[in-house]
Amino acid sequence: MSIGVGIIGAGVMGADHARLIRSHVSGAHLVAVADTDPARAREAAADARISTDPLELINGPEVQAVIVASPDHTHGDFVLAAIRAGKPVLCEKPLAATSEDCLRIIDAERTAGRKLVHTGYMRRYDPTYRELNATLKAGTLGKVRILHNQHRNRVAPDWFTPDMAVTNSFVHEIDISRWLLGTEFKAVTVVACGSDRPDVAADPLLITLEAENGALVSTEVFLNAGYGYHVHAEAVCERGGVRMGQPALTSVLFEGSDRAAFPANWIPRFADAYRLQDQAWVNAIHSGSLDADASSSWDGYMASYIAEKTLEAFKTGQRIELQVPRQTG
Ligand code: ISE
Repeated sequence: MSIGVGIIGAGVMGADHARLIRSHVSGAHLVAVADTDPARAREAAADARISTDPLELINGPEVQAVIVASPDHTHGDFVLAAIRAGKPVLCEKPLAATSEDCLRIIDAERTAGRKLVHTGYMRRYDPTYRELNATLKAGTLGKVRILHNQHRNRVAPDWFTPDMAVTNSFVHEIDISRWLLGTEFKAVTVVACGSDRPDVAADPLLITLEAENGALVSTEVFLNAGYGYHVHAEAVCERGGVRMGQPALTSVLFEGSDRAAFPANWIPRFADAYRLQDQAWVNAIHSGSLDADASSSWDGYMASYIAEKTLEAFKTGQRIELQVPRQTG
């Protein structure tokens, strides 16, 4: 049986999920796309039905599973509606606008009695992060002492608000660092460079997370790095280290130089991750569970909670201690 997928949002991410479900993921097919702009919905949907009403799409009888890829602040309500309709939902990050809203989602899932939510922290499926993770888990290098993350975008979109450096970009490092280190964090500090104006993003940010297991995580978030999209990680351990290789598969030797190209943005850089994530999500729906590597509603909550504390650290200039609640189910 093939699962009928409905997608909410036909912007960059919605269109990419639509392309993946239409042509690159087995066991599912695209049945509907909803967007406030019908022309954009039509382009992403190809032959599938279009709608301008996300709730109508969620409740459509042919929609068996939902992907939420609408603007960040709308995620929570659509995820709740999908849970109430009893439908598995893959939600682009962040899971909801606030950590409080994420807790409402966790409660709704509990009431439904099934794990229905996969939060789209797709780096967990990226082959490079997976190899790094496997090397760390093999144990030869010993415990991680410090994880250095670098998150550079070529340019911030003009609709980015100052907080989005954290709530839309840094949340990836929160999720992937928790996944790689298998620990929670106890404190966060931020040093910023750039603007003092609240309406203009300070850029870059240097964020330090202190882990409960003693490790440190340093992250540079630089939204206007200018030269390309560049995500990198290096773990320094007790007996050695492991770091990502070049962003490109090949480099060109020409006229005295060795040049490797950077991708323009996350879509080409994480093309494999998005495809493997969507396939894992569909496979898990067929098996009636959540994929073992998926970022769950709890993980989505943790990313949003730590993001809020990171913003507090940034705005107050203080080291903020985290009160991480224990997962209860
Ligand atoms: C964007 O929304 C993403 O999810 C990308 O993966 C991230 O690198 C970028 O900074 C975000 O704005």
